[in-house]
Amino acid sequence: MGFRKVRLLSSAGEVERAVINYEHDHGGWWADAGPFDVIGDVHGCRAELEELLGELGYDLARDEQGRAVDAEHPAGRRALFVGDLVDRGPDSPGVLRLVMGMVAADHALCVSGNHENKLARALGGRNVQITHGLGRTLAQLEAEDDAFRRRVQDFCSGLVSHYVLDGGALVVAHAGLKESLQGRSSARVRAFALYGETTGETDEFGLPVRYP
Ligand SMILES: [Mn+2]
Repeated sequence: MGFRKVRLLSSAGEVERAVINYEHDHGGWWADAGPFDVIGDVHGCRAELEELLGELGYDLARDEQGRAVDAEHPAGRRALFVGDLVDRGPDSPGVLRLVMGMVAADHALCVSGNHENKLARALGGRNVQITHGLGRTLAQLEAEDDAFRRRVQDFCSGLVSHYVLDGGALVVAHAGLKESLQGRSSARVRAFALYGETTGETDEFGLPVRYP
């Protein structure tokens, strides 16, 4: 695991005066017990997401163009999106507009999926492999304005890798997260949360082989 912080104490007096405080990175969510509606990979299916939220009892709010920009549950339930909001489906910008609105209004939480990670890097001008799914999302985002694309980039790059909630009883990550990594933040924790555990081998396409 390595050491993230090192303090050198140079005298017996310093050692005697030293106080150890354990830090846990729970992001302030540790005690939040919901209730939550956990929603998996939406992948650009905006109409189905609207239908699902409706069936769960959320009231959709729309802008003057009729686009869903928020959804609030009258009993205070919150949606908890597990990532992969985008790619493959017909309306990734519509899904983002709705989920970004819900997160901004504290009606939802969202962790990053591997697809948000890649989209944020593509929008930031980084050289990423444009697969069919990502290419479709980028084409859909071409119809949006710069401000919206910037908002999407900020949102996707700012998503946390996982949440530890309900006093540790509920952990939410896109691909999974073993117990020893929960509540921590590092590049390794983030990679595990987004991509899962890899065997260290690569397949015939040069991609890492993952455990189920
Ligand atoms: Mn994924």
